[in-house]
Amino acid sequence: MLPNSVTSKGLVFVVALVFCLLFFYNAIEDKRGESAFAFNITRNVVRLEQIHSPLLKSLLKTGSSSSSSNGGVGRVRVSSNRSVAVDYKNSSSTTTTTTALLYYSSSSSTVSSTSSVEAATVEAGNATDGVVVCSENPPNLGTSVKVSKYPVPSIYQLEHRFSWLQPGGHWAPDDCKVLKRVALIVPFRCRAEHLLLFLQHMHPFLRKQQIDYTIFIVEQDGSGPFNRASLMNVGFKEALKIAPFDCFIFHDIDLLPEDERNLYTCPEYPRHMSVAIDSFQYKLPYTTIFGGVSAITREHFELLNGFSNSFWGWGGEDDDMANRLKHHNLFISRYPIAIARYTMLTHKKEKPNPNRYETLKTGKIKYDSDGLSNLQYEVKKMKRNLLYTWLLVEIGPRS
Ligand SMILES: [Mn+2]
Repeated sequence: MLPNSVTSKGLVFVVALVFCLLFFYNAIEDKRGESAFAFNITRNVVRLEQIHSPLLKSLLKTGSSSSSSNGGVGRVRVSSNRSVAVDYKNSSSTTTTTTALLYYSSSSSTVSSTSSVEAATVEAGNATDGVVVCSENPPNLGTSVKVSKYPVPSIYQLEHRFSWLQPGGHWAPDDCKVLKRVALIVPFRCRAEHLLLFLQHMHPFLRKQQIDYTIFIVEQDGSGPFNRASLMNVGFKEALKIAPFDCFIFHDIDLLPEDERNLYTCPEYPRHMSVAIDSFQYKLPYTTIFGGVSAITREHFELLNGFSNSFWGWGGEDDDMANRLKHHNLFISRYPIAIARYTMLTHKKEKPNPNRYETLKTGKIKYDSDGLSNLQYEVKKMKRNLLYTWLLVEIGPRS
């Protein structure tokens, strides 16, 4: 019996040693600071990717404390690619809110790192009477979706292909209920080919993610300077006349997502989605960038007073929004570079607005007076096509 016991003791020692080595290896690796990480909080799962160990520690701490207080946390799973998922389950039917402290960083591996601590709210228990609630982490999401730029389909072909859509460019899963409604707001003018490629790409993409969504194409009438920001404000206001949307995704028409894990939902804090664009070598140009594609909840967009209406012509309005976010102490959240990837459709460069830096400077004193609150426009036409809701809009007098 003795040799056996010695063998098992030896085995335990070896296993313990391996764990220790792994632990130290990870600790050292974390010190080196692989920077980018992101998290995705859903109703019952906290998912983190490429994390630092302090984050895991705080998460584990939260997990153990709340499992003793209300039985909220089921298990923490750590997978080989260093992503962590925490399953929240609650036996009671009432929704329990658990607060977890998460480290948050908007940095990427190409940009210097800044970290801060964010209090994230995680709701547990999502059973509503007799209705199955859709998972916000839908199964079988592709990591590399083909982006087709050619041939350009016709509207007729797309309507035939996407006959599962409901009028207005709307779809929602029919086998489960999505709790948050998403409106995609797309500023538009003179980009017919891009529109077709965008619709061809986005409808199957969003359906795969099980999003309850509606696509709004907000077209500026006339030939005056383009006002992207005002069109997005109009989209916000007009969409809310149609349905009580919870989440708004402001989307350039020439950006097509390449990874289905890039969920079109609104997290706790506004999310900048187009982190890595092919034409920018898949690198984040600067940390406060908020242009391209971004997701904001209805509540936050109202708090921010929307976008500024003062930017006519290309550029500046997205940086003004970044200033607004900072002014209201809202972080910019981001998925990692490996997920938030986009292909940009080619077009000739817009003429930049020469006054944009000046407008950006003066913008700081008028967050409350310039935005949703002073938006002037007229809806010239509105049509609920199968593929999208179309709004033709004249933006009010230039201020
Ligand atoms: Mn563009």
